[in-house]
Amino acid sequence: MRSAKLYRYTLPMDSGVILRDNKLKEREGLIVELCDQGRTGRGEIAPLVGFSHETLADAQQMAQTQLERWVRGETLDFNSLFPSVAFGISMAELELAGELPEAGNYRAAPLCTGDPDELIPALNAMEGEKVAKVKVGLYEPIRDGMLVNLFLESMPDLTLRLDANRAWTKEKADKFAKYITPSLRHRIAFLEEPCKSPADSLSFAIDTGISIAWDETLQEAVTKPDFSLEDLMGGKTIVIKPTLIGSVQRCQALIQRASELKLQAIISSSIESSLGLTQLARMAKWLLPNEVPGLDTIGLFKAQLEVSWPDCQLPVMTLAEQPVVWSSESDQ
Ligand code: OSB
Ligand code: MG
Repeated sequence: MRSAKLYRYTLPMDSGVILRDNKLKEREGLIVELCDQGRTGRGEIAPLVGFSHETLADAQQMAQTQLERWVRGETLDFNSLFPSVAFGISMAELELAGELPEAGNYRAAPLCTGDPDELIPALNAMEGEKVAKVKVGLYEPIRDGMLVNLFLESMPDLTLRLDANRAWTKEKADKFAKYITPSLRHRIAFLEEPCKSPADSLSFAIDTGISIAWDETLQEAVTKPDFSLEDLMGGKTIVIKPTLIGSVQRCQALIQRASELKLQAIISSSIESSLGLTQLARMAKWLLPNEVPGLDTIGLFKAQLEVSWPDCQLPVMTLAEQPVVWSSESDQ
């Protein structure tokens, strides 16, 4: 007998979390729970406000329709679903089938949004390859350039990932690059989406020798029917945020194709709860064992959900405390 359930969670966020000009006071999402023959699999469906095109209400409605079909034993077509719904249900199916390996890669690249003094101790505590992620584009490009240069100069074994989230014009991006000593540029593993337009980002990479990564551009491209990863080959890296991209199988296919094209692929968070984030860490270890994933987002929360992220001291709210907003079972 198959049964399915949707929980709706609400988790408090740290007071300072701002996403694309919106203050994120709470994170809301759905947890799908699938049961079949005494086994359980879970997944998270959590559209991210300001990033996902679907709302939580849209996602819930679609999930219910799809789960009704799942309970009847039908096969779902994930390619026609919202990315968040495809990801959550496919992940639950995978876990149910016992196909998501238990071990995770919890060595996330520490995220620095504001105060550089906070990053240094986190980096010194890091074992192995030191890699951190710094958000740029929030202040003057000159300030960003000087800060990045200082980081690279002061820690010779440090590699940086930078993310501008399309904040710059080509001129501003060039101004940023001007402050990075050319001999240090190769220790910028990549800069995500420096410019408003992908074409300008490509010119920036050619002009400065700083590698770029696609995040928003990948999200936009992947839903188009004529999508081909070859079109993104001017970048060094693709950043895969499954909640914004789609099913585990779609992410897997992207990783496979990226490897053929010699593009680096990174799995990254869309600020999922500790439940979804832990599954992303397992997926990262399974599919990209040699890459440090971009999963350092648990610190944006004030509470975890059901599963604890390693070494995280935040209180854990249980799934049982969250309302069940829908459930269905069948006798097939
Ligand atoms: O700016 O890439 C972003 C998370 C949610 C929405 C947007 C972004 C992010 C992250 C995730 O930065 C963390 C990471 O990629 O390391
Ligand atoms: Mg990004």
